[in-house]
Amino acid sequence: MKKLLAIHGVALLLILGFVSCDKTTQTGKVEGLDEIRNQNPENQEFTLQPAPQFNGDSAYFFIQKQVEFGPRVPNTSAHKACGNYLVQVLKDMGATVIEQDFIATAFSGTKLESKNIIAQFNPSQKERILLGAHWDSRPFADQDTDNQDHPIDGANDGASGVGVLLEIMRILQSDSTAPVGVDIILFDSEDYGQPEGMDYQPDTWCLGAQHWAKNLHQPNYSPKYGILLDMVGAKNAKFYKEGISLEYAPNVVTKVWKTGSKLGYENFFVEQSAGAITDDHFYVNRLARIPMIDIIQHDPNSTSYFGSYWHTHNDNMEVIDKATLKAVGQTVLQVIYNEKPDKAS
Ligand code: AHN
Ligand code: ZN
Repeated sequence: MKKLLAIHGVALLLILGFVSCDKTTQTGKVEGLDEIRNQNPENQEFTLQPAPQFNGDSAYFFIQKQVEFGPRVPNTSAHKACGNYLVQVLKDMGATVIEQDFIATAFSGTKLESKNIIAQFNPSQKERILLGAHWDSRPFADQDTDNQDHPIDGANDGASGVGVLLEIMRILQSDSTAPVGVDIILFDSEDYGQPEGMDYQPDTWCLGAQHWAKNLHQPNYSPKYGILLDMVGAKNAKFYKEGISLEYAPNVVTKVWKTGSKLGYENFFVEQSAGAITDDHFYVNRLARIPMIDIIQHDPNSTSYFGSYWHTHNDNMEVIDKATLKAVGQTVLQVIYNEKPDKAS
């Protein structure tokens, strides 16, 4: 693959050189050049298509509403009530909503009453983009020094991604110009993973994504690609190019990071790679074979790898910053509006 790109690069240079030397073709369109450019996203020049404004206040409000239910830990009444709220909000917006109820088995053997929530915008459109986040919150604060056995608010870890997606769905449903269909999936039981220090068991995180990837809500569901949002609301967050995303969907990573910096959010979308993070997108890539990236906060200076609030009681509304929500939401919205519409419709 590397070699192929290198050859394309040389071909492109040759053609560009040829164009600039040959006066007769200077203003003319060179046939095939766009095609070559488009094959390599590194060379791709693009213009930002008109897109609606993402409202950071609105996303913040949706986060606050979730947090007000209390910790969204499976098998609790707060979890159940918040799940019903999310379904209702999406229906009220006019989306088609599918509830996927299932029982997951936690690392401890506990059976978790779980619900993946799928909301479809413009379901008849063939060309589709998948957006995801997890809506449950962690049952313990195992990275905290105090009250480790109490559940956390999960304002950033969970609620922030859902808040951004609800705002995106609100905009899509109120604007008829979106070029593609969009599916939003709110995964459950992501954050019930086995705490460190126990005998390691694989696959104890992301139980909702694992269930969905093995039981798609539609047979042969195959969106063009997916974008997962996890911990996308903290003040001064930095998003690095995450390893699994780079392995399975490098072109999508390039597109999203370029769009972010073109919009002026280059302080958030860092042009550097980070290690692989096991998150819902891993199972979507590996089991459902849908290329999906993860926009997830990473802090190379933190011992936890994520923000210092991560899996502690500090993960509350105080860490949420509307400027971060706006940067992520506007970037994802722009990526959607830059998509090409379905040829058939
Ligand atoms: C692990 O800690 C193994 N993965 C990070 C996935 C995660 C947890 N995202 C939010 N909370
Ligand atoms: Zn977590």
